[in-house]
Amino acid sequence: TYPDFDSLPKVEGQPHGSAWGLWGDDDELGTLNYLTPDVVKSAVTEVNAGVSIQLDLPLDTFTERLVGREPFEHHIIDFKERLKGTPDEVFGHDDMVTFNTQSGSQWDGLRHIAVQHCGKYYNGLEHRTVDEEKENGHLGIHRWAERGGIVGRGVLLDYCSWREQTAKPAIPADSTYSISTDELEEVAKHQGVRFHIGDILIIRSGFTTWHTQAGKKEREEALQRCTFIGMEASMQSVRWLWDHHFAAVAGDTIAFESQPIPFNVESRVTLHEWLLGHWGTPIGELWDLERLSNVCQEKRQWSFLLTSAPLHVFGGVASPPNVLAIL
Ligand code: UVW
Repeated sequence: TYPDFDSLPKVEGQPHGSAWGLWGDDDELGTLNYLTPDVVKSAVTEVNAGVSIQLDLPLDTFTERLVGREPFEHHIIDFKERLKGTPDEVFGHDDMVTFNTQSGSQWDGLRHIAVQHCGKYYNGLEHRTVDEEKENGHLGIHRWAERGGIVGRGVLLDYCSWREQTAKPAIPADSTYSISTDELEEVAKHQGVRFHIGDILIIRSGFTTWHTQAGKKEREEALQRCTFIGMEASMQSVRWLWDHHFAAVAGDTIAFESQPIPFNVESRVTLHEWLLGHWGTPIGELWDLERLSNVCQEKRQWSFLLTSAPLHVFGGVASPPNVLAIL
């Protein structure tokens, strides 16, 4: 059993609810510790139809700069040209890709955002050490690769479909609308899902549908304003997330929580700080949940085996998730 929010032990210098030290002072996995072999074996029992769905969008989906990030680039290298006149000349290719790991579907890793009042990352890692002590790699995404990726029971809360099916007006994805825990509980009830310890929570807001349908100008203006739907950033959400003991959370929006994110606004809560900074919980963003939504609806099943093999980059900050949902 794991402590609920109120029972978490006091962490010196941090607000109540921080989980530093809960899995040991040197722990670098945070809530991925919930993904025990028993949790993984139980997740496998969710596979019924044998259907697998890739949840990464194509890496070149976002041609506009998201949060100023460099977009994806792909170069094909022609062997025939490159090796011309040499004994190795063959018909064939290599290719090279360059991209910011957060320019599309992604996991935010534990080096991404610190707890802002003290500038420390999960379990107390100092900001400067990430740049100054490159060889330590603390909290890098290679830790996820070393533990065998991220595998568990995914649960889709299809917020967007729930609104449609219960005749609630659609919410524009380019609004600052904050999805509350009361609404998420209603979605879970509507779908008939119950949560288990170590679940990977996935919220579909309809963001990618909006992005596909919106014109270039509309998209650019929304990105300029940085107003997007997402989970409500409040202490009620923080308690709800912790008390469900999710191993990781993900969604189809840019930031999982609603934007703009009030970093550095005193007394305002941000989910990035709680999830990444206080609990070591990976945050999945910009996942493609459209086909998953249809298949879940058709099968009347919103839980599935989820497998993710993030990039094996020593000290990496974030990664495309390379994620599959298998029902
Ligand atoms: C920031 O919060 C800066 O980025 P992201 O939404 O990708 O986590």
